[in-house]
Amino acid sequence: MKRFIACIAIATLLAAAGCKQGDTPAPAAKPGAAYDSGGSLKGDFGPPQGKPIEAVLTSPPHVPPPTGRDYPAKVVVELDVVEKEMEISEGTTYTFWTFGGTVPGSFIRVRQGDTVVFHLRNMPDSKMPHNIDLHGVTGPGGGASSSFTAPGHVTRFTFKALNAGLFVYHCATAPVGMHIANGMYGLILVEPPEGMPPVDREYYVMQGDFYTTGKYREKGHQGFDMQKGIDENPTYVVFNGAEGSLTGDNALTANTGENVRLYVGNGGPNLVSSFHVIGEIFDKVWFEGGTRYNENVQTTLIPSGGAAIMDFHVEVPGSYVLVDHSIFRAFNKGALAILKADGAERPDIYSGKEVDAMYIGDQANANLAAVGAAVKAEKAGELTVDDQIEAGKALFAGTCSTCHQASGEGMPGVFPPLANSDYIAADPAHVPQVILHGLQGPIKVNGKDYDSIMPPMSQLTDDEVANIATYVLNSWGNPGGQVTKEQAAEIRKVKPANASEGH
Ligand code: HEC
Ligand SMILES: [Cu+2]
Repeated sequence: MKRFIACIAIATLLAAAGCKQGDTPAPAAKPGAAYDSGGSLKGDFGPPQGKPIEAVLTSPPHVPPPTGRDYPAKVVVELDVVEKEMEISEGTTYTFWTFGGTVPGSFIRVRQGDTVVFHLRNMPDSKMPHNIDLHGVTGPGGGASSSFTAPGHVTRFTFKALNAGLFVYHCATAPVGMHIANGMYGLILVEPPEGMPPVDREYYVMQGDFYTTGKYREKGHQGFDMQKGIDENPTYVVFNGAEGSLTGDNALTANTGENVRLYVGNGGPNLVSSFHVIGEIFDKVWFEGGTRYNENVQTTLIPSGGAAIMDFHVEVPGSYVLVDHSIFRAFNKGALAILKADGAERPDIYSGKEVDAMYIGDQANANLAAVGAAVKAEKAGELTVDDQIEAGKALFAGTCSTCHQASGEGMPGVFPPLANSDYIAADPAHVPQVILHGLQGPIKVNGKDYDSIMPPMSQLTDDEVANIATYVLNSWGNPGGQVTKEQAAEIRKVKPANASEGH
């Protein structure tokens, strides 16, 4: 009976004749092959024409120009694997393994039907062998087995890009998770034959999760933590390989009245991204990087090893914040980028004020440079109180100013002042103590009563606590002084009676 139903189903689908109960389909019939599956079946436009073309590769956030071709060509891609130390956060370095010297790797753009001749070169000073698996390749391994490349070697393989779409590529050398976690991924766009609809600006953004031995923003060089990787417990979740890679002076830019397109990938290795732009609505999303688009989308899911294309028209000037809306990742692990739109105000559409430091905090500012300078000074054994104050000021923005205000004045009846605080004057050690353990219950500051809760900020590293405390002690008429990172480490260990539990 089951077989009979299956037979009917297939018969309906294929409009094939002669399917009776008990029939064994003749081996020659191959009914499935008559079905037009589209995709790869329609993606072969014959042999490559014209002279071979050298692919234009771009570093993020740039995207190569459209191919502008209406015929299939032979496209030569030359990609270098480079292992190099770069900053993952201000003052924190990490040894990345890269395709093309950047994380994510170079953006590759071809046309459906193109024959791609892929050269993978592993630089002689690499310590590891690497390879590449492109999700846009039809064939087992996606190129991985043909591209295993030892340091100082080059491999070559060829594929025909049969399916249009936006595809992730990544290293697939064991341990695969580690190679991807070290930054070995990027995007290849296989344009449909007619090309993508033209827009004013195209950008390349790719999310990745990173696993360092130290805490988030722990300074100095950080190693890879395999156990954190296995536990899927990243220290950093960032766009384009580093915290701040797309903020401050590095922000993406646009003008009002323009159409902006984002090619967004997710290298993982573990997390799925809930990609969102605060203050915009995606007019179109080619979800999962495929052929169909959805319209009027707020947040789009990008799987690990997946991608999406999104278009939006910019009406209102100001800063738009790109985030993974799994929001702790944005504010506590680095998954935050800015698109800055210039143009005339549009009060008819939006009367609100510019998104400010209160919301996006220190991450929107380029001023974290002061934090890096303090780290260098400390390494050299030359850290001064002034270095600490500068670094502390940058960190105070966003972390503390949300409640106590940038002026340190606080808010009457709600947040006590840090400016001229007699609570601080009574015992300057209160400052690092309150930062690390929080504070709850009734207190009196400058003659006014407060009975509220400050959550502990124990996620801050010892030197962040030291720098913020030193800044507070030396600002707004407070008594001055210095807190060292060793002192912060000691204070972290001892919980006072009025500590808050973090609510
Ligand atoms: C979410 C809001 C919030 C944030 C963020 C915050 N605080 Fe507080 N802070 C409070 C509240 C509320 C109190 C009072 C608690 C009470 O009533 O017991 C307080 C009290 C204090 C005090 C003691 C009272 C005083 O005014 O001298 C200090 C010092 C302090 N905070 C420093 C900081 C520093 C430094 C940071 C940044 C690392 C920070 N706070 C971040 C809400 C906050
Ligand atoms: Cu690799």
